Amino acid sequence: MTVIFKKTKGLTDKPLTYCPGCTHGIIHRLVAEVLEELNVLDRSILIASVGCSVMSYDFFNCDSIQAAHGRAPAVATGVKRVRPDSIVFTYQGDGDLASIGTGEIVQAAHRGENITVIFVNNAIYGMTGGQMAPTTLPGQITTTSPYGRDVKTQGEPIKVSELMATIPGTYYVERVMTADPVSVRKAKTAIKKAFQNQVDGKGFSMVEVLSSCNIGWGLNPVDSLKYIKEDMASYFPLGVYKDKGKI
Ligand SMILES: Cc1ncc(C[n+]2csc(CCOP(=O)(O)OP(=O)(O)O)c2C)c(N)n1
Repeated sequence: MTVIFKKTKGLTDKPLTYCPGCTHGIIHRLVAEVLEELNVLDRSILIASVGCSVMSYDFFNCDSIQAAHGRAPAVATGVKRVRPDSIVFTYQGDGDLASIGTGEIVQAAHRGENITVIFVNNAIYGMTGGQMAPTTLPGQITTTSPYGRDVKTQGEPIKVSELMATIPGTYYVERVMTADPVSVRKAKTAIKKAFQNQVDGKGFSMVEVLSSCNIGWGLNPVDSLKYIKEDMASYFPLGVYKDKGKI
């Protein structure tokens, strides 16, 4: 029988532990396919973070280190500096990267570390029960904002890509989403570019992926994809926020 499609070698055979409908699995697969296509799987090191993706080290078929909550960019810095031939990437949620880890990500970018950051923005703390995150939308209901996020008391959501693009040390910053097949293809192109930049020694690259948390949002999987497309993407516009290769 002719094989026309097979699973990427970048993922192990371990079944994913994510909720049905969550797009962490899609993003894992995109990253894994890119590592395989760039032929860097055997020298890639994942710096896993804390959140729903805490066990991502079980799923990616490469070496990995588990960092404390928010500290993945600091760990990635150390690993990349002592093993400069390795392809080092962090995989972080919005609670991890934009709340407890804001200092680490900003400092790593300022230093222009030659690492790749996959930032999964699902606008909520998924793993711990759906609390409000720095990226929770205005009016969005979470377990800690039962009347909706009130920007008067809780502030505006942090636009991470816009913020990171202002840092002189960042080489490439793009925001993508996983809401339909076309956007998934575009997300893969961005992820590939972010890894290619590292292979070429260009410097700090980050891809923000607007992702779903259907359980935390209280929506079914189909409506949660609509929520990404209609609500999240209008607050967090997609696009390239910085590409020093194009200046
Ligand atoms: C120092 C520390 N503080 C708090 C926690 C609890 N904690 C675990 S995961 C998490 C939030 C994860 O949210 P996010 O990064 O958005 O990832 P998601 O689960 O949504 O994918 C928190 C606060 C922790 N593990 N360590």
